[in-house]
Amino acid sequence: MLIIAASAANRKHRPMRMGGGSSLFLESAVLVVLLGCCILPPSARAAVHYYDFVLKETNFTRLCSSKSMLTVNDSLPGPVIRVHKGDTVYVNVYNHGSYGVTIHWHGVKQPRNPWSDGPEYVTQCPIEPGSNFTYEVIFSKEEGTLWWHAHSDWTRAGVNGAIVVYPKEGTTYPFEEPDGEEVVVLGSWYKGDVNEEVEEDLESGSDTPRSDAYIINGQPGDFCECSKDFTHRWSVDYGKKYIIRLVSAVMNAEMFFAIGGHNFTVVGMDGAYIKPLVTSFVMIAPGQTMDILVTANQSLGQYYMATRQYDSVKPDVTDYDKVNATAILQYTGNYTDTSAPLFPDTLPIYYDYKSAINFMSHIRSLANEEYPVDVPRNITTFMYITASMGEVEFVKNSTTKTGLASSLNNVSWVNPSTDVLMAYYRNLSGYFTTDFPDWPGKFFNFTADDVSDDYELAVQGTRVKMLNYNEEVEIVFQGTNVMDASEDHPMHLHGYAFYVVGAGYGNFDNETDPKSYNLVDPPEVNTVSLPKKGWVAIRFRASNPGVWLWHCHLDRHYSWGMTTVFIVKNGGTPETSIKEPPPYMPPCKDSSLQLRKSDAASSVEWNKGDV
Ligand SMILES: [Cu+2]
Repeated sequence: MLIIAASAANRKHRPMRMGGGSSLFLESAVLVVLLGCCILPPSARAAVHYYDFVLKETNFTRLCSSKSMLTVNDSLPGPVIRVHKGDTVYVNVYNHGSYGVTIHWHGVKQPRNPWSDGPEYVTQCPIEPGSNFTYEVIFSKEEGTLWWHAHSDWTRAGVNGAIVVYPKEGTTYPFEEPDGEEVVVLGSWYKGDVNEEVEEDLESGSDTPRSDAYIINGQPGDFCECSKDFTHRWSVDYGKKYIIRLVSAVMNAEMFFAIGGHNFTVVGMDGAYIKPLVTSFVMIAPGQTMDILVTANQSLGQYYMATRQYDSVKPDVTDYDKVNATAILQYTGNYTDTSAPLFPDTLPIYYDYKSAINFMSHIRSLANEEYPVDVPRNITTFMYITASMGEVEFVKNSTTKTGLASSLNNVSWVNPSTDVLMAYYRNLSGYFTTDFPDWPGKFFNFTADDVSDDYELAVQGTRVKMLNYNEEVEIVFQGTNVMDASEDHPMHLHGYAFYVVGAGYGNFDNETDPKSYNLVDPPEVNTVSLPKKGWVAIRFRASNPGVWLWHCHLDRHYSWGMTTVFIVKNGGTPETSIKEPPPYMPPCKDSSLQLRKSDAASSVEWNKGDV
């Protein structure tokens, strides 16, 4: 193999101006040219890139209050990773912080390579302070926008950034090439030390903190105290077309997003293109990403890009974060405009359920010759999984207590002390069990207004679901109103993208509802919003062997156990089997932040119990 340094080759699509702090990271890129490249088509080339991520505490002042927080390379959001479809990236993570961290490459399928997927105690143990770990991030079919974030406790509030996947060299977009690009990362800001607060809340079984503001590219914007001078600004030239790479790194809420005076066209979601959708706003869940085309065709001036929470919990719940975070889109040129930036009057209000559902229901795959769909039609594994709030019992200081929890099929996930992947790969027993149920233990009217208290108690366990290689899987997620706590759950699967073939209100009906499935052009995503008091049906082919996490991407639900793991077995050949582990994986020590570890219980005892 011949390796020729060609860092300039990757900069072809570099934007004229970028959002997000991307100037502080170290990047080098080499183009790997296979021997005999000159006779191969351009699509046969793939580049290898190297990034250094230095995790360290950085000082921030937001909302008139200062704190230090772990970041990557001192920037919030962190560095943007830019690749072409099919490239590979090695990210060397140095932990100069004071606690262990892992990083997940959200939406990157990582074929056969769960070793670099990142979720703590699922595919690896934390990278401890003073040590480093190199992730091998393997891109395959993804194209568009993805992102990366910490996947240990709530550190991802400060450790996140965008990934932009350009078309393969020599190919182009399924739309007119934009003149420029803007990365927009939505996030959550907490004035305090969020990990410390969450740890206390999990220990005591109480509710977790609300954010103090939402942020756009690290800033809350003009409507927040002590913030106006630092609002993120994006300059555009009149007449040009731009692509916005929108990422929701928000911790615990779905968000509406709109731009004053400008409609736009959504052309991609979760690293796959969709049928162009012209809209005046989007609803984006934590974990989701979108590619949005916008033309600078309005009067020269300033326009707010604004985001606010879509609160699916209840219209009468008052303690959510009501901040309207803003950035400013400003036209270049010589003009005098002293008026305030235009706020988008199309931004839906907090509890606008109809607008949220309406937007989601219009997403369709491109589904053409160049971008075909491959929806499984011979389902060999069917699962019906309830997603619930509830409680668990735990023993603390020899006293049995109950605390808030969430669950899938009434099982509330507990992290093992050695990661599931290593335990599976090395055939170690006692760390997990393979009895995650295909059905809820009890059937009742899941979406009733007054669900009985009898259904509140979940069991804790480290229960995984085993899948044979290439199995065709359908899962219907069912929202419940247990504890009168129904809300949207952005369900995220690692290692895969899946097709969203159906969704609806109320309880899923396995006779009538499948008749309305879209098997022609369903969206292919890695995160789907399970609607409040409703259901969503997804399909995928289990063609990526490994250990893959499924979880709600609201961090409080993840911490409370709305999580399970799929282990996809090897397919019998080297090409269908998990890769060899890298020469070094971070060693496992006991985590300090685990969900209510009963002081008397061993990890083996947790794994028992009835559903
Ligand atoms: Cu959830």
